[in-house]
Amino acid sequence: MHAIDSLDEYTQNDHLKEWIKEAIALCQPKDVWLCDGSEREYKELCQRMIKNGTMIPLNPSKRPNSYLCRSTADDVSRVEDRTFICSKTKEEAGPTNNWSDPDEMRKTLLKLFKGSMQGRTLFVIPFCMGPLHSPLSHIGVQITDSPYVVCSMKIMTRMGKEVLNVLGNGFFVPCFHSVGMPLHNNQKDVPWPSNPQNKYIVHFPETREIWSYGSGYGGNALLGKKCYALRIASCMARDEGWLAEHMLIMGFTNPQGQKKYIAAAFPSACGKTNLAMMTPSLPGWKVEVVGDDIAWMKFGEDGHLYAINPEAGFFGVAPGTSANSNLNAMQTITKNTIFTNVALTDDGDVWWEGMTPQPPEHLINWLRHEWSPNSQEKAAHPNARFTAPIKQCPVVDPDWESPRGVPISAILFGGRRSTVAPLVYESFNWEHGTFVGASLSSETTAAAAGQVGKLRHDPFAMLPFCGYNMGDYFAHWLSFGRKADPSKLPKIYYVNWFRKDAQGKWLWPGYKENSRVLKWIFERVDNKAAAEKTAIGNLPTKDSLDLQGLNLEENDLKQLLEVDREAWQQETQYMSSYFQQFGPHLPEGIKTELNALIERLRS
Ligand code: GTP
Ligand code: SPV
Ligand code: MN
Repeated sequence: MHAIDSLDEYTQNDHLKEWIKEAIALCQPKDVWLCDGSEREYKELCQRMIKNGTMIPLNPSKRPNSYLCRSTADDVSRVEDRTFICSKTKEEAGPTNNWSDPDEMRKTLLKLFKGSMQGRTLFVIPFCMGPLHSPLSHIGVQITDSPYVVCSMKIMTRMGKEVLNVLGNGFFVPCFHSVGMPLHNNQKDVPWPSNPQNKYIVHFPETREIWSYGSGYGGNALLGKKCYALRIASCMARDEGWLAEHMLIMGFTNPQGQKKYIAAAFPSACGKTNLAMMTPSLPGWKVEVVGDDIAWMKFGEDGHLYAINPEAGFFGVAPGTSANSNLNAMQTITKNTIFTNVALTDDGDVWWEGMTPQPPEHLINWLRHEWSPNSQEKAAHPNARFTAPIKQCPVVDPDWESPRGVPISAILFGGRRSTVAPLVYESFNWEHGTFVGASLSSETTAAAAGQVGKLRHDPFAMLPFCGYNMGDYFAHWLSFGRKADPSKLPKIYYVNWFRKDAQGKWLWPGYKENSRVLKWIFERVDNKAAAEKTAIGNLPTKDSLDLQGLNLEENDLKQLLEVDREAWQQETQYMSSYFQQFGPHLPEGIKTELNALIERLRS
């Protein structure tokens, strides 16, 4: 711990020193904690949170050094309608973002942050997104009044003293966060402070600043993740010629030991964590994880596309995670893990829906209520999450921290589509692949506040995360590909594990069986597997997809691989009206691809 007098010792960064002083003057905290990122600091903060009722230590013989946190019922997920991109003009934010005038927004925020940390500690968290010495990495500093955020950032990023050494007097993104609940006159704290009436998740893309107020949960509060590594980084990437994407990164190795890296963009709670560390059902094949949520990608000197994971931890969806669905995740979270909004068992461990076939007889649920299997309430919130270090994953890739990144051979787009979209298809080239990404739709999940299961357009799985005009983002993807040697570009695929039959049953078993689709993709990249050209792209021929031992019904397979011309014609109409909103920002390349698809569906 440091007092504020030691600020000159703490950092040589003039801008950082200025900013910390300004923040203290504005927020009027009770004290200041300059984080060093040590284990001791982590433990001390956990002790504080235990005292405050924020954290419950789990049974150390079951889950060593692990904790349960429970939020309030009104602070459980990202709040997209309270997320703002405050570029100079509304046009720069584009039609898919909430925009607000930057000067107006600054005034609003200054008012909110004034005195917002009274009675609390102001923490300074220096963090690095990406391996400490990678040329692809970038630094941020978060100021927060939430010790939960400090401990989470310690797991999710490279955090602490070392980052300040690397930073020197260089550039960092200031990430300003307050839960928005000052404590006046020795007012007693609550276990999960927040300000549900006044949530603001704000980005100033031109000045590369983040201000977040009122929420302590996930992407609203761990500002390195969505706010920095996606919204602000997407703007940096556009300006500097790289890509910041909502993608997992994984290595996939065939029985002969040949390995390819794959990146995949699926919307929130659509299967990235599961795919990224999957245990393939196909004998001899192996998956190794580099990242489960975000990829930063740039061309290397050899002309290939390289990716790093800017994160150091998983912030994964707990419900549905089991030894059966994701054994590697279960093994990752056996220790040193923070659980949020899961249920507590009588023996001091955690439980959530889908973790075991039989629920325990008795639990305390995420709402702190007594729970039994016939309770009306959920045991865990559907967006309950675990926060755990990537290095604990049994299948972490040996190159997961490689400073140059890993070379990407294939990019996948996918989402939840109960109809229309087939199990897998291959795009014809980069331009077409960009169009496939741009026209992605998916049914909404509990990862964001609002209705679940509603089909919406989610281009590149970036709808909530693109920091500028989405039309310009499409153009960036197109020009990015044009600059490259086409023979070195990753091939682009579409996948859909979520197709249902008329009775609402999954047509595809998913999870470990998805390795069959990955195998086809692997072999397509090597020009080995067969494909049939259709109007929408190249689909597997029946024999090219390895379905041995799966017992998939003939009719189910037919539906999974069908291209229903009428449904697709309708789909192109949805795409067309969706794209219209981008007006002059919609690149010619996307229009050309849409028209070509319409033509192919006609003939
Ligand atoms: P974020 O962390 O929110 O960005 O999401 P994510 O894409 O990492 O989501 P995750 O992998 O945690 O997916 C969560 C949900 O998808 C759970 O409900 C899983 O059970 C479900 N899921 C994952 N893979 C499959 C699959 O292959 N088939 C089916 N039917 N469900 C799946
Ligand atoms: C997502 O919603 O896509 C997440 C979780 O990965 S959060 O960090 O809360 O955004
Ligand atoms: Mn995500």
